[in-house]
Amino acid sequence: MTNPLYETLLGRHAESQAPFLYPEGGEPISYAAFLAMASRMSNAITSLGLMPGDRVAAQIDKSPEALALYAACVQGGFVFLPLNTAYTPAELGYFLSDSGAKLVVATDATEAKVAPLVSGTGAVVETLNADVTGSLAALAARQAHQAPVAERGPDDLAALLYTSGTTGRSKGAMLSQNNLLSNALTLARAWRFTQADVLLHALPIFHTHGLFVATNVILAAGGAMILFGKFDVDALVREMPKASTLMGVPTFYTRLLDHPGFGSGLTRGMRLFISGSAPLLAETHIRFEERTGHRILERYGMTETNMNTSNPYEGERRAGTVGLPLPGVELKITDPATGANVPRGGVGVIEVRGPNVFLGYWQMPEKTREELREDGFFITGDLARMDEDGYVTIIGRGKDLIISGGFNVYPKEVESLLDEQPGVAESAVIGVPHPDLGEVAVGILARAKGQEPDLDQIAAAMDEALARFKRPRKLIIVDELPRNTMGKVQKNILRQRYGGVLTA
Ligand code: MLC
Ligand code: AMP
Repeated sequence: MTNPLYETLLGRHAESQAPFLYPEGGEPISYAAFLAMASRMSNAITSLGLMPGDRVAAQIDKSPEALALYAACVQGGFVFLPLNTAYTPAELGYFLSDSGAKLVVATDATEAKVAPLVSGTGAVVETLNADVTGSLAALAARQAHQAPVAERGPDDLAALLYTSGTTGRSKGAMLSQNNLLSNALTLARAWRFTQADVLLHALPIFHTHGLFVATNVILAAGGAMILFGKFDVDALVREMPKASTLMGVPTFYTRLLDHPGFGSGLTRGMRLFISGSAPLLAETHIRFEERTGHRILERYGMTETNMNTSNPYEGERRAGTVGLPLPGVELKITDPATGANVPRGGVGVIEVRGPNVFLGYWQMPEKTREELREDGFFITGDLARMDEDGYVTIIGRGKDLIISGGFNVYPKEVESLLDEQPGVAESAVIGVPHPDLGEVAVGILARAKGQEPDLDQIAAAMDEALARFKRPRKLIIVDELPRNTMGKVQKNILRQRYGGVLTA
């Protein structure tokens, strides 16, 4: 095959009149129509001078055209680089320069702020709005609806997704054609997806979950998706009778349970509810089953590895666990200090190897070597144990990471900004429990001697620099931060002390 990802997930549907997308409030879009959109978009990108292997960065709202841009990149061999729409220009600049993106797709509303970030680099900025307007939409409309399929091998780069790091700069995870394709085929099979499936798609499409797990699995099965612009629990409840499956972060499930109209009447036609990206409380799993009779299927993955484990479709879906390693994925639990295997039932760090595991970090060979062993095992930084019968339970994170509503917040990034603020000697950012989002960030600021930090001014500085989901929901001023004898800030003490500040 010249381009296995394109041919297996997309090209084979080119003549199909079966529905692929039901956009919220719009007309259904068939596979054939979607693939024609993708071809026009691919021709448009080529007409801008891009070659296979060039990066296409996109910070755009969710829409059928936004998905077609992803498909166009697969077809034309361009490397797709989706960016969270919440990122501020201050955050964006780094991704655009580090990746060397040749084309940056923004919206008409954001173009004026995005264009200066790449001025002088030779990158082209085009726009694509959710209502099919914008310069790229106009250019695509003038193109032929068939396009060449670029020759790409299984190990060629298909996508670059940035993940923040516990220290230093964000890292671009390089995902190959085969990383994406192998995982899509494995998941479609494991979760029994078929042409008859209609997925409720309410996730963002700039992360692994909404882009690869949801979209690629539906493409692999030839099913359809009801495409919501964003998560809205009322819309989800309204459309549920037309659907068969849902993929969501745990917040989707707690919000559904809080909805007065949600119950077994609504879920009668559904065959599967899948959760991931953040821990699903066993209590949510149990309440969901009591209300609907459905046992949520929890799975575990990450940007660098796609999906690693899943509870079984048939067999026991065990609440509080992320299930068993997926077919083709080797998983071991090791001692973080020595890398030696931990005996069954013991706690250690999860390491995974398989066709799902990424190629490494973009232009960061040292970071790659630190996390991706020479024998192919990737050190995830998640702490877990594996039971005698193979079920994996995640019990914490070795990495200093907060997961808020399924979005990752790296304390270090927020702390660096807080530390620079007038009146602040130093800061610590911790995750505290939150009933809706699982956990959220809270900042503890140690005041500089004889000074008082101005919280309004600090909030304004955060607004300028950080995506909203990263901003601490509360800032607390203290005289000093607790430290151990080695001088390290004791976040566990802060978590105990301030863990109830948002729920009390
Ligand atoms: C929104 N806000 C958040 C937030 N989402 N704050 C913290 N954490 C979040 N996740 C902020 C908004 O900016 C707003 O701030 C305020 O909270 C209220 O917003 P909202 O309207 O209630 O939020 P909503 O749009 O409903 O978003 C909540 C959500 C969304 C849970 C639907 O965050 C979401 O779609 N999450 C999914 C993330 C995801 O796809 N993760 C997958 C990563 S891939 P203000 O200040 O304006 O009031 C991965 C690998 C794997 O992890 O295994 O899948
Ligand atoms: P990301 O880097 O955004 O892809 O986030 C990946 C991280 O999300 C993993 O390393 C885990 O810490 C976490 N994660 C994903 N799925 C689950 C899950 N089902 N339970 C607990 N944590 C999860």
